[in-house]
Amino acid sequence: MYDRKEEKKLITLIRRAREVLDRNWQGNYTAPSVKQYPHQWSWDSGFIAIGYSYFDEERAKRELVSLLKAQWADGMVPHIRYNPAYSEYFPNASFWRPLPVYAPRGVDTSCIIQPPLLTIGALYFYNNAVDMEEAKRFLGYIYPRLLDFHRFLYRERDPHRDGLIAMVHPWESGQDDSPAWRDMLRGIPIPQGYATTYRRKDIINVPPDERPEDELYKRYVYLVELFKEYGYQQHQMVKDSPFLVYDVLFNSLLCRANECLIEIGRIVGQDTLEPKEYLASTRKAIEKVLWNEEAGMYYSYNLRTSSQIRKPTAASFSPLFAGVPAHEQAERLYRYIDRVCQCGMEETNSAVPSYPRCEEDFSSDRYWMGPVWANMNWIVYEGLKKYGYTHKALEIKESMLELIKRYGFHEYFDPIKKKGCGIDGFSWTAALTIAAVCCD
Ligand code: 9WN
Repeated sequence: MYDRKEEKKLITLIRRAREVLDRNWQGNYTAPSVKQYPHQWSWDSGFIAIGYSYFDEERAKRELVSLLKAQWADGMVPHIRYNPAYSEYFPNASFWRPLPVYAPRGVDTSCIIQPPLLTIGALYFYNNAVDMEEAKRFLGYIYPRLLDFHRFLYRERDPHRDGLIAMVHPWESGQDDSPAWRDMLRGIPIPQGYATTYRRKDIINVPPDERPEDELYKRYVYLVELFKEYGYQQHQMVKDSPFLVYDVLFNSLLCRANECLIEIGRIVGQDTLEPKEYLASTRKAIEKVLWNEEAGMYYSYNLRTSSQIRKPTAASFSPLFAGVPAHEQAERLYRYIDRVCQCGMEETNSAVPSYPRCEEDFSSDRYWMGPVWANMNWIVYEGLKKYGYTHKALEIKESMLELIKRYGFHEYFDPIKKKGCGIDGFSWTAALTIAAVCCD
């Protein structure tokens, strides 16, 4: 329970969050930030739809419909749907061309994926809806499309047919320069004479120190050039991409998305055996391949070296969100979070950094190398709550909200220099503020 003054402050916070979303609203989708990321991003839209579900059903629906207009005939939902009104982002739409024939016509897209947050957003929309008849109709429209995307993932990205989905590019994880990918990325040999024919646009509005370094960025671009040569054939990308990873975050979010898909299928009266099988296989495989008993931690997995990547990023806690760990495992994760993962921006602040300060390669302000992100804190908060660590979950939620109140709706926050980083007015920070304030 909040007292009256606290309540007033929260109402102001929600009003400001809505203003951020209004500023980034493009008529049929919400840009993560008009200045820095003007197009539509897949997992951002999922988080944003979750925020809208609490106060604007229409926008939540339009957000998801707009993303699904970019769906390929093979079921893939691309990580970016481009808005032709903007040319200031690199890579732009033409960078990905030529696209295969099964890419949609008349809509520009990228050719890689992001975690299936849209399925989770769709269920939030329904659960928070007031007009239940319309909400059910919408689920009827969206269910086959979501199922197609999940089918795509298990058909094209599950090389060992064990339920773990492989990523071929760091952008697919949404945590572009995570400490978990850096060694693998740096090891990708760039052919001699490989000319950089692009100009980075991401370091115009944001200081370069807060963005991935050139040596990584070069490899992001190089990987896409390779995929272009492969004609974006999924089987060849999986077979030959020098970057091939089971991301613990992607697979955990997929588990949660499968749970949501089963629930959506049930609501619209469909047989849900298929998503049930997906869920069971991914859960089992996360346990078998990504859990490390000695460390008491989940790690992502490098398929090129057949080994776990022993980096305890915030992604390591995401299986809690999907209800994967047994209680003893959850207890070990909880203890680690409680002991090691204080971001410490303010003395008592318990927000979880993307990577703990005690790690050698921690960086306080470089992107996914240590700063505090609202979406990761929301995932950890929901995960801990699920396992009954209510006190800790609330502490994390309040700490995250405190940072946002203090520094603004930034993309991420620097725990050492005590400042908001990246771009200000970032949509998922605003949307998840609303979700955090409105949920129990
Ligand atoms: C590349 C839009 C996206 C997020 C990602 C974040 C960042 C893009 C970039 O921005 O990635 O896809 O240009 O750095 O890492 O999580 O979806 O907000």
